[in-house]
Amino acid sequence: MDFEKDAYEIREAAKQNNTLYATSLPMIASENILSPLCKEMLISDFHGRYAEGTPGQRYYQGCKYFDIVEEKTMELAKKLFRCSYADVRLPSGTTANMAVFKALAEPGDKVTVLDTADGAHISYGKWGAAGIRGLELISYPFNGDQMNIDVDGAIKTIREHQPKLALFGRSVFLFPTPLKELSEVAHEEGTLVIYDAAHVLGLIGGGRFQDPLREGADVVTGSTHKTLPGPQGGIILSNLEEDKIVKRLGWGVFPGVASSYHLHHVAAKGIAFAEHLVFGKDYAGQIISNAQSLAQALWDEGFDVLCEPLGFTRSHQVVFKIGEDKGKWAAETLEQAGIIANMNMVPGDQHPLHPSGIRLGAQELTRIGMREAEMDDVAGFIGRVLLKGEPVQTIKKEIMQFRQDYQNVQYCFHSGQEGYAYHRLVE
Ligand code: DSN
Repeated sequence: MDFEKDAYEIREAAKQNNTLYATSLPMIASENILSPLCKEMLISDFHGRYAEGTPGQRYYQGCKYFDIVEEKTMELAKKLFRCSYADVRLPSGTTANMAVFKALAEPGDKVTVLDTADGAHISYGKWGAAGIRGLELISYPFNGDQMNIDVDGAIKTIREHQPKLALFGRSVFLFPTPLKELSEVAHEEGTLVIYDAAHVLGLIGGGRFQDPLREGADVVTGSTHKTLPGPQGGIILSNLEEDKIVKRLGWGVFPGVASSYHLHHVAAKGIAFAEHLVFGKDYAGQIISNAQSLAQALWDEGFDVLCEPLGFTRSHQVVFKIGEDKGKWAAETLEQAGIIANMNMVPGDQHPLHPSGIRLGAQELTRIGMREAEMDDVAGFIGRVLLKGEPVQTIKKEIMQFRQDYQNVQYCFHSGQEGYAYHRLVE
């Protein structure tokens, strides 16, 4: 084997990927792009270092600057989400959920969750983190017309099973969860309420969605790279005063699901939180407005967008049905035209590999400066590809042209000494 050639081949693929994403319309609802200062953290020396434990209580020497970073990052997270406890060590949202399951439940305990077919994340399915912890999963009923938990049904479920944890959270997350009512019932039954904010963390931080810690959630988990435009990673937040639970949460993280963690990602999270404290309100507001405009424009094009009577969406996401078992075809066809999205199950679908829907996210297009008017253009491209059957190569060329005006990352700091970071997506 020619290892040098292999190394360059990998580098070349990464460069081509940079170009692909800088010339397409990236619309996967769980993704985002980093600010220059966040990027700078990812290639700092922190990337290769170890730091087990917590600031001041380390198992390794050499952590004095990282201690400053982690302390500051926790402080910024507490400020952003108005809470007394923030653990920023988690490498992902899934490990945040694992840590909570380890800390607050025992194998065999009951946990109420949404079904994955109704939009729940895989980490609270039996094949994911909840299954690994040996939890007994009980599903809430779902109202497909409203794309939300069936409140009366969920109350019955919680009353009947008195679960250890009632978990609320979704990967298809169009509307806020009726958390207040459900938390009250859960607390009456002695159940802890966990809210997985992975998708909507940035909307919550920007004050534009529901506020789970003020609506009854005992613990919030999340990921830091979706609507919160930081590095890939996870977070756990809480306002619980009880020392015992807070200590257990910490132990769930270390030595539970992480030994060392990704120091460079912690530093980048800190910068993302600092940026979101300044820009989050505007960014989150624009994301939601863009998603609503996109949904309306797709509806006007003739797409069967979910929840029209409810205004389609109150988050960054838009979902439309394209026809039975046609989700995969639609996602692949969009990709050929330069629109990157994913197929998704919608109510009534039976199999994740044969869905009839497409899920879109407006957060990344918003981050590069698109507004409501551009959502009309984007819906037009999607309509021409999927409804009018125009040649994908023609649309791809037009999208490359269209993207030229949207190359700068917005809602972040651009002044100061950026060093080796760069602003533009293509150099
Ligand atoms: N499964 C991812 C998504 O919603 O796209 C989140 O981890």
